This record gives sequence, structure tokens and C-alpha cells, in this order.
Amino acid sequence: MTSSPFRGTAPTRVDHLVVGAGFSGLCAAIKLQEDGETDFLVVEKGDEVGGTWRDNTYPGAACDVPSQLYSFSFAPNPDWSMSFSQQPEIQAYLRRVAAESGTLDRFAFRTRLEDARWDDAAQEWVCRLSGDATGEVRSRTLVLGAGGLSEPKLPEIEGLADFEGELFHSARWDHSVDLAGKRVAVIGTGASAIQIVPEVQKVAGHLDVYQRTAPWVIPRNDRRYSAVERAALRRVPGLQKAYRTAIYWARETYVPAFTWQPKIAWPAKKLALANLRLGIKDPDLRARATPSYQIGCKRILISNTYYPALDADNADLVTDRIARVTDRAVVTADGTERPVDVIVVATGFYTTELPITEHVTGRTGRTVAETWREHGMAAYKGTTVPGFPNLFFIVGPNTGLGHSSMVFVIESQVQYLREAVRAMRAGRYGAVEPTERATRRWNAALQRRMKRTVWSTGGCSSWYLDAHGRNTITWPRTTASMRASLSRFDQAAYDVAPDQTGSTPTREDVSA
Ligand code: N01
Repeated sequence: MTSSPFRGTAPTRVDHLVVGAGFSGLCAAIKLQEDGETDFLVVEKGDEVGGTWRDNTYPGAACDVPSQLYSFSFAPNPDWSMSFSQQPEIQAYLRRVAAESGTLDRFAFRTRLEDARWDDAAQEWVCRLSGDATGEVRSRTLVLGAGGLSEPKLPEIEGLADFEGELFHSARWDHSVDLAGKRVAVIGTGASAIQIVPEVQKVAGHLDVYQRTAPWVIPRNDRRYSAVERAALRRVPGLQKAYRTAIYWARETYVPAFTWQPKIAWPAKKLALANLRLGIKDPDLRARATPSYQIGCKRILISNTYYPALDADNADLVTDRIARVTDRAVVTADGTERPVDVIVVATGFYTTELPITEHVTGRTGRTVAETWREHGMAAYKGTTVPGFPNLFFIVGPNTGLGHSSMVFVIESQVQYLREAVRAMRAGRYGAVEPTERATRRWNAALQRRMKRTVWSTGGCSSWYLDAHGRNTITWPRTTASMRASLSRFDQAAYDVAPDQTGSTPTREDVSA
């Protein structure tokens, strides 16, 4: 647990209020500081930095993007022990980067943003906080780095709330529950579940895995870095950067298979089917674990241990729909009742209706959630929204990836934030807001591209699609093109208002 320097009171005004202390909020804080924008406050509802990597402590939690790429470009880590990092190592990395950044004195932990309201006369966000730091903070910009996968979603299954055994979500793992010898049910077969299942199968008396849709699972080419490799990464100038760059571009070559011609993903499909054949001996089980949609339509998962765990004597893959849960059992649509001591719910997160958007009210008196209710999430370049001046999303609409590192996206969006803040300083603007026209054009072009992606044509339903069937989560182009589009603040797409309060110092004043 990290102590908050703001216990009891928050400052009454800051230049920048950042929500969330995961990769996004931490990156924003570090880069704002680098620009001399030192007057900021980061509010975080959890006990410490880390975001998703602080919250997801389930057994087996690890990253499916290579370690060298899944880290800040400005804070390379030659000491990653594995080519794909485990959760404790990523969390330790984030703690270390935060501590070394010299920004933690402006982080308020155990503090929630209750609501934020745009004050047009003052050209400021009026933010109400609760928790360790309470009260009202006014800020020139509001940066939302609250994460796209931070609010656990429980399935709507009759009787779930009345289950009398232990029940918890994958992102809220209850470590006080000993699973040894117990009858355990895991609901869901997504990225979280396939990491949990092999770990639970090792210790449980019996494991039932409830699958609604079979995932595509390719081998996890994970390995431990040798001491020699780590020494080389540390000592040979440029080596780590070159290694990271090579991984980055190799991953960019996957993009056409997702966004243009899904058929060219046949090598991945072959790999996944071989993984299935190797991992599961029982032909009936293998058939039930075989996906029936195009690979890539849902996130492609990586594991060497998931299939063998399903094939183990103490595990069953249940493909009948769950009808209800009783006080001690899960009952499927065919009437079978399977007694169970512990239910692990690995059913994902609220993704297309981000809970934080209910709490942010813009220039017209509507919340972001209300603005998006009718047509779904949409932002300009995934970052700014008409009606919400000086508001910046990190990991906003259509910034998600199927093939590469979200840390790259986060750094790109933070760069855009920096450019916008620089433009505001240079022009003495009190407010910048993307035009409706620019936002409409941006999203129309994006959705046109989306039509031919595997996420639209692959024959699956996924958490990328909202209630209108529109993909508001993933980015349908290369990450290089995303970075290019976020590399400068394109003022022509914005309505800018001069600083009416006279309180915006110029860059020179800030760096003086
Ligand atoms: O969640 P998910 P997740 N009854 O939404 C099923 C990242 N991540 O936590 O496919 C029965 O993917 C649902 O079934 P279906 C990564 O971006 C990364 O696993 O909708 N089942 C699905 O199987 C990932 O994509 C890492 O038919 C129900 C599962 O629950 C994202 O987080 C690790 C159900 C939900 O899968 C989310 O992953 C973990 C119901 N009512 C997560 N409702 C790594 O880096 C849902 N399901 C490795």
C-alpha cells in the first residue's frame, strides 16, 4: 500500500487532473512533468499504481504481448526474466518506474473521481473527489486514464447472487479461498480464463469449465532469458531498442490479416489447430473445443497448458448453456446439476459502456455516457470528444489492438495530450474542443474500414461490439498510422477559445 500525500485535503486547483494510475495515468504524469507541466494531481481509487496489473492477481496472470514491447519505451527493462512477463513482475516494474519518476508526491490513492463538470465561464473542470483526498478540485484539463478493462462484468445468470459457496470475479481474486481439493467452476473461456484454468486444475478436486464460445488458442512461445542475454541487453548500446523495434515491426505485419484479408491468417489457424491436437487427446472434447468462427474475430489467445488442463481427469468442459445457479450447484439447460464449492467468474469487463463516462458532464450539461448512448462510443482520434473541452481519453474509443502492445497506444495518446497542452500554452487558449464535423468524419472513415476487418466479418460476437453491433473498441489500421495521426495537435479540427480568465501561463512562464 502506498501512502497518499493528500490524505484529507486535495489541492483546490491544478492545471491537470489525471484519473487512474495504471500505465495510462503514470505515463501522462511522467510526460507532463517532463514538459515542465508539474502542476497536476493523479487520483486513483486503488491502493497503489498498476491499474489492471494491480487488480488482476489471479493465479497464472501474465501478459500475452512480449515483455520488451509491453513496457514504456522511455523506461526499458533489461531485467525481464521471461519473454512474456508474469503479473507480479509487471506490477513491480510499474511500482519502480513510478518511484523513480519523482511524480508520486502528486498521486492521491484510495481516491475516486465522483463527478467532473465543465465550468464554461472559468474554462475549468470542477472535479469532486472522495476517499483519501476529498473535496473539489478545479483543473484546466481532465485526463481520463481509467482503463478500458477495469470494471468487472458479472454474467446475468439466475440465482448467481444467492450462491452459498465462494464466488469471485477473475479481476477480484479472493486469495483467502483455498482451492485445494475443492469442486470449482470457471465460467468463461476468454484471455483471463485460459490462464486461470491450468492453475486451478492442478489443485482442485474437480474443475468444470463453462464454455459459451470456444477460443482460438495458439502456443505460447515463452522462455526464460539467460543471464548472458540480460547482461547483453543491459550493456550493449542500442541492443534492447533494436530488439524491441524488431518485435514491434514483426507484430505490425499481422495487421493485414485482421483488417484486410482474414484468410491470410491461415498459418495462425494451422498453429492453433496443431496446439489443439497436441493438447487434447479425447476426440469428442477436441471437437467441442474447436472454434467455429474465423481466427482473430475474438482475441487470439496463447497457451501451452490450457488444452492439457481441459483434457485432465479432474476437468470437464461444459458446453451446455448455464440455466441457473442454485445455492450449491450450477444447472445447465439440459437439466444437469453439477455441485460446486467455488465459482470463478471470468466473464470480462464493461468495455463499450465505460462506467467513468457516467460521471463526466460537459459543456451542454450532458454526460459523456448520455452523449454516446444513442450511437455508441465515438471520439476524435480516440482521445477528445465534442462538447467536452480539454478532456483527453487515454485508451479511448477504437484504440484497442488485437496484435500489439497497448503501451504503444498509451504513449501515442499521451504524446497527443502533450501537443495539445503545448498548443494551449503557445496560443493562450483556455479551451480546445474537437468539432462535430471532424469527429464525424474521423469515425465515418474508421467505421468504413471496420467493415472488412475480421472483427466484423469473422462470424463471432465479441466484447469489441456494442449494443448496436458497432465495433467501438479496436483500431482497424497499423499502430504506426495511429502514432502518426497522434503525433501533432491538429488545431484545424478544433474549436479553440482564447483564455478568458488570463490564468493560462505561457510555456515560458511554466518552464521559468
Ligand atoms: O474477458 P473476455 P477476459 N455465460 O470478455 C464468457 C485482456 N486480457 O477477462 O466468448 C457464460 O475476453 C465469454 O463467452 P463468449 C484481453 O484484452 C489480457 O478473459 O462471449 N459465459 C468469454 O468466454 C482480453 O481480451 C490478458 O461467448 C459467459 C468470457 O466469458 C480482455 O482482457 C489476460 C457469459 C469473457 O471473456 C478480457 O479478457 C487477461 C455468460 N453469461 C485479459 N458472459 C493477457 O494479456 C461472458 N461469458 C494474457
